[in-house]
Amino acid sequence: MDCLFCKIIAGEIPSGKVYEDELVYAFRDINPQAPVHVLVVPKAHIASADEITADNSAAVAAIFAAIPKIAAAEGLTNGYRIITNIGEDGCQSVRHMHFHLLGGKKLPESMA
Ligand code: DGP
Repeated sequence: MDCLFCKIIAGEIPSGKVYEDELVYAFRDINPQAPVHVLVVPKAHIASADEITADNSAAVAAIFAAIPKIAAAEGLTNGYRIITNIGEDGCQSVRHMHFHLLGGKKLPESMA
C-alpha cells in the first residue's frame, strides 16, 4: 500500500518520533501549527476516523491512552487540543488516520 504514514511507521521515511508502543506511533508534524504539534497514529492502516469499527477500535483506545503520556512528556500541563480531519470536507490530506496533538500556547477558540 502506498501510504506515507505507513512508510514513516515502518522507518522507511525518517520522522521525529516522540512515542511508540505496540499499537501506536507518534511523531512531530512536518509543518507545525503550534509550539507542540504531534501526530498520533495507529500502526495498523485505518484510513480515517470514519473507518473505526468494533474490530479495529483497540488501536483507538491505545491512541487515547498514549495521548496523556505524550502530552505530559511534552510539558503540556495547561491543556492541549486533539483534532482529527476526515475526508475531503475535513481537509484530510493524508489518508491514514491521525490525531493532531496541539499545544504549548493558548490556542484559538475557533474550530472552523
Ligand atoms: P491532515 O491535513 O489532517 O491530513 O494532516 C496531515 C499532516 O501531516 C499535516 O499537518 C502535515 C503532516 N505531514 C505530511 N507529510 C509529512 C511527513 O512526511 N512527515 C511528517 N512528520 N509530517 C507530515
